[in-house]
Amino acid sequence: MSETSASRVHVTDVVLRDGHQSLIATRLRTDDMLPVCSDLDAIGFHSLEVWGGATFDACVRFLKEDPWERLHRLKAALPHTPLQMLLRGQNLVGYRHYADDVVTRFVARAAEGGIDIFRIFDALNDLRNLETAIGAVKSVGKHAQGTLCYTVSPVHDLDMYVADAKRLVEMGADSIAIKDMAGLLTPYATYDLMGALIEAVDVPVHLHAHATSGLASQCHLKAVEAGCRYIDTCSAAFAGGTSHPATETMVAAFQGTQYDTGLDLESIQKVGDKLRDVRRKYAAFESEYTQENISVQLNQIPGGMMSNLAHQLKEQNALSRIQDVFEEIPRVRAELGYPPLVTPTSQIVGSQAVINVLMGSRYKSITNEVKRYLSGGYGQPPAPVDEAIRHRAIGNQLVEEGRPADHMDSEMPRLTEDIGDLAKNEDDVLTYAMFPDIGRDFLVGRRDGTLMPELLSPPQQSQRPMTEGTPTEFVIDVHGESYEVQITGVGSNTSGKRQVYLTLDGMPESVVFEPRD
Ligand code: 3PY
Ligand code: ZN
Repeated sequence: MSETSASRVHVTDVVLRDGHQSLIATRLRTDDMLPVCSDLDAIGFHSLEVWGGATFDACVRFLKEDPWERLHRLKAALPHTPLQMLLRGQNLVGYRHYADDVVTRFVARAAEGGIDIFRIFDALNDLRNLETAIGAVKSVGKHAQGTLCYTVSPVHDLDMYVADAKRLVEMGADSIAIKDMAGLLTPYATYDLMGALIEAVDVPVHLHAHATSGLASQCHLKAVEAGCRYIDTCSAAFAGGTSHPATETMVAAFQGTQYDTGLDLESIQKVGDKLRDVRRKYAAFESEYTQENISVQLNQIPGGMMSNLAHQLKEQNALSRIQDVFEEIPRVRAELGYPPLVTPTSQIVGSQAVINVLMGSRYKSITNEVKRYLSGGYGQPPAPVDEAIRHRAIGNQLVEEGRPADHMDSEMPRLTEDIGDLAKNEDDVLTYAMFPDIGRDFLVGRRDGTLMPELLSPPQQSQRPMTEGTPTEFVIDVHGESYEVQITGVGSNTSGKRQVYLTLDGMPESVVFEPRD
């Protein structure tokens, strides 16, 4: 590793959180993370983002893994690298505002479990929604990263980001991050933004930019030229498209320059090679909407949101209306005061746009979330909302101007009592707090030994041959009937066995076999 210098670029790899959240619907299992941990830990990353965001929900809902146990296992496997999580401000890792005591206890338990750096954001950039979380992180002596969601609108300009960043520092943020979840940044906008922020605040400024439009690696480069020394990247196995620029690419880009990351490219590549093999197992969770697509620069719809919408419309037999929905989203967003599109505002805007299109009449029906949003239930939108729509949604009901959590009583005592013996510790209470229904189901299933992890369905298609030179399509004859077989993928080698995915006359199947060599 080269000597540390003032211009050295520090790298956070996000593969164990944002990488798989962006590309395989957050399905990567802890057992598939652990085998690469010692390699990852030896690289010397500034930090590894491993927890938070949607991973908590995915663990409980789909994987039937205890998210707290995942954190403990990762901490044990990654003893030398600071661990980082994404925290949705007062929404923690859920979709609603929780009372302050839940926020404080969640942060304390996450810190005790091993999180060193808390990246904290609010979907509306309403900084009041970050106050309690930042305070909680500071009080347990950990690093609070105040984070601003990047978006483009008539009201979002450089001055707004600079003023917000300064305020976050006043609130106690140890660093600032710009979070471009949709891939809206362009290289020159990045240069101006990062330059302005670095000049305005005395704490490190980080860039988190998704590669959706294919511009993120150029944005990183311009950010670094503007003075940024902290970038987020993702192991190449889960990089590109709606994820991030590859760690390998960015490390190579700066090698031998004043910005050299000091990280060893071969070691990083080794991790990528292992994880590429792992990714094949998850082919069923790949989506065409995770590919690089410049359309986000035109309609500002993040990739993750596109795939959710496609799924939602497919279920309603209305996939053919997707273009209409894409056109409706910017209208709804403007009427709601230009919220950045990120969890949970992406769902709030997206669902209302779908309803407006499918009902053939705008705001004929209004979701409860939009009503809550318009009554101030998520905080202050960046710009004034459309008053006629607000009136249609909530009539003359008073609009709350304060911080949403100011109106909430403590929740921990009631939650602890409600969940009773099902909770073995405070972490379990917090799991229940995040998701009362699926959280309780999870705890019941764990007690009864009936947890059923979602199956890793066979992939629909994968271009990977089993091994080089092995035919991937052939016909077999069984009891006089012939079947067309196509091998579509091979899973990772676990306990000496391999899972082979194939189609038999177009029907997905999988078999496990033990390789002889
Ligand atoms: C999350 O909130 O899970 C995100 O990754 C937002 O970008
Ligand atoms: Zn992200």
